[in-house]
Amino acid sequence: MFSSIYTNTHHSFTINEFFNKTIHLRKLPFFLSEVEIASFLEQLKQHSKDSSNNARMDDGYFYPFPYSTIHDQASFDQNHLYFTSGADFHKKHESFSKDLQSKLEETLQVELHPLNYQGLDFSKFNCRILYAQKNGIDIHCENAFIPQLNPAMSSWMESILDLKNALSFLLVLQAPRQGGELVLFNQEWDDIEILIQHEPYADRHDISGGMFKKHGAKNVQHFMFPPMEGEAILFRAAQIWHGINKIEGDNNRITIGCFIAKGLDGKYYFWA
Ligand SMILES: O=C(O)CCC(=O)C(=O)O
Repeated sequence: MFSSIYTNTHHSFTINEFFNKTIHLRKLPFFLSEVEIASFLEQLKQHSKDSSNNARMDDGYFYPFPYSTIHDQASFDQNHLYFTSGADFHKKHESFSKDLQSKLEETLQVELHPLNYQGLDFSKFNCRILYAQKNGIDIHCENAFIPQLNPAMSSWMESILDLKNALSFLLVLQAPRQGGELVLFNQEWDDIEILIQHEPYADRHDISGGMFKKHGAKNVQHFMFPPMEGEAILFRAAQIWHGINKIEGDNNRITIGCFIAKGLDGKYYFWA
């Protein structure tokens, strides 16, 4: 797998190469201009970091809430903060979100369709604000969250799209001075299913891969992608185990991203 991670960034590709598993990751340098990014960051910084529209995690926060917060004990209806915070984000950042979607569609050469469940709009994007000097994001793959999701939501999603092979798109808006790398492991969900909620915090942040070794994996390797401002990355996040490394220095790491999956109807869907 790792040999094909080193793919030529300038070589053209199609989204179906990800779904066919012939490519695993693509870097898209200079995805948005410095001016576009600076203006969005300025708007973003006007929201208070402890607003009820932010989902706080151990080492940072997400705005708006990610879909994974509709977990098995949560209600899958309009009262969930996922839908209310998503509507707030959409209202405040409609034009940026539209530009980002267009750029993504132009890059992938496909139309991207948002998800709507019985009149409820799923978020198209969310921002991940990870604090300087903190531990980034736990090692996970998106499939490891499926058993924790509200079953009505995950079964509805699986009835319309191939959730288990979704991709992640992320755009770096602000890079830390050091650290904060995207770390990909040579381990896929189909090879090793770990229920991460039962794993200790330290193991979920151990980039030497102790969590995998403990579960019997051999030859665990990882590969690091340092965050570069303005650069976007697409990768097979549902399957490939990954995390965000500790953030050094005094700059928070800020990204915006979404997931993309192929619909059973042949269309492409995105949400966050
Ligand atoms: O850098 C980011 O925005 C988060 C990457 C990640 O963990 C994911 O896409 O699942």
